[in-house]
Amino acid sequence: MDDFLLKKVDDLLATRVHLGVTGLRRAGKTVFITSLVHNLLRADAVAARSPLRNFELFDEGRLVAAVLRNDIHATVPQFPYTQAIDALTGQKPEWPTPTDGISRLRLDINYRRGSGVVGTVARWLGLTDATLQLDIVDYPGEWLVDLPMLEQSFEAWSAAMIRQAQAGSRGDLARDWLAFVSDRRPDQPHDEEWAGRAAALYADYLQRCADKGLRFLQPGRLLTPAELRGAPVLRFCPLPQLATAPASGSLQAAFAGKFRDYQDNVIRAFYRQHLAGIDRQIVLVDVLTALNDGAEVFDDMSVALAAILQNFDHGKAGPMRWLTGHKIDRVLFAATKADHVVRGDRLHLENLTRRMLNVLDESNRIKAAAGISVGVLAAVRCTTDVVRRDTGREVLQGEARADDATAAFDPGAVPLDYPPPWNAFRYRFWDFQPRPDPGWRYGGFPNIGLPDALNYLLGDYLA
Ligand SMILES: Nc1nc2c(ncn2[C@@H]2O[C@H](COP(=O)(O)OP(=O)(O)OP(=O)(O)O)[C@@H](O)[C@H]2O)c(=O)[nH]1
Ligand SMILES: [Mg+2]
Repeated sequence: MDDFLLKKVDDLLATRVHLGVTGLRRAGKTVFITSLVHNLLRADAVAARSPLRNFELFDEGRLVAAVLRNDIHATVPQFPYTQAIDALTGQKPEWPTPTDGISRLRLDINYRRGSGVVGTVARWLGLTDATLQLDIVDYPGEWLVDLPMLEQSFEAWSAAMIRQAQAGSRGDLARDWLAFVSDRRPDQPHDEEWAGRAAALYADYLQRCADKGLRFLQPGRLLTPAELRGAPVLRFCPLPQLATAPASGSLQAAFAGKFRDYQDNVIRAFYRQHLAGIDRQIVLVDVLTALNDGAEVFDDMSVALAAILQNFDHGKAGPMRWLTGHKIDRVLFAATKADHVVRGDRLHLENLTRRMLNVLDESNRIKAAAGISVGVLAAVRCTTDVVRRDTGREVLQGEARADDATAAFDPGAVPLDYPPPWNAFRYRFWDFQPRPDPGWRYGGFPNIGLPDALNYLLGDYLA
């Protein structure tokens, strides 16, 4: 075959995989994407130690080269890969900034075909190399929490949000907003200025919840509005004491109208445009930070996750099918920041995550839906395991946040039960900072579990 024809056939044979990277705010999505891309771009078969060791394609010497494409999505911002790398590998390494809008990337993974039937036939035709086109979207975790709103009416949503705002420490944070909206009856005539004030007070309340580590915060666009900052569609909030049938022109009718607008033009549009058609899914869960923050935050994260997972409605028609897509057959649940605990505790972390998932997936929809795997992950590993001479205990070596010295840390233990026993101990896991290591820029990021994740999520495509 001539070269032109070969190229054509090769293009036709290229496989495109849309990898969904899902997670609540600060779960570790951006760091995971950065590490995945960087480690594939920097893959070096002759390096003595590679962060990709155990990634089968790499170990078998079939990874030719990965190429980051910037010519694919003309109207969507490119994933800020360079900024993230500059932050993580600069003089004073830092974590990338929280994501405040959508971005996409395409990574072409060029590889040599394996020895399976398709591979053998293709090689016989002279097509030894192939390309996997990996598509990934990054978005603010706040937006994910909006998903369950698609199945609610404004009235039902309001009632649930008011109940939530009165419980636990939220009661204090919600005081000003609740006082303001309780002051005017929802059957009074709509007033856009009042609506703007109510929404601003509600956004303040959500922000204060976020600062405490709470994550079940709707609507997410009030926290991270991106291009919708100041847009009229965001001038709504839950209202108390609603009637079953609002009079037209009333506050309630207007707020319900904005709520529907938000469902259609914000939530649904976002998912349709960026998350539909996902082939494989990784769900990142920050179990450790939630444990650190105590029972209220932990429960809140669990409730938020459960609400999102309820929509893993595989195979059936419904607004939520995007989460698994029509053809998704593998989902990996990964507890992130596994470098915050010692080696012996990583298995506990995995077991706790598995148990949590079992409890949250009440209807067994997820388990029935797809191949499910549970693991632990540190996309950028900032600690090393060392054994203390005096006690023989395993501790972590690294640079904890708000702590100048690099020291040995002995973090609390990961509980074995879900829900965790809160009275027995106080869980204490440090936040570790990226290390200033020149090797990171040129050789890739040390990690825990990234090769396993790649094997599970992409291995069969690359066979
Ligand atoms: N030690 C360690 N910390 C991590 C790792 N991944 C994420 N983190 C920490 O978690 C924080 C949040 O990570 P991001 O990747 O920004 O989280 P995200 O899911 O993109 O968050 P949003 O953009 O807010 O939705 C980081 O700033 C780090 O402090 C990891 O592999 N190891
Ligand atoms: Mg992010």
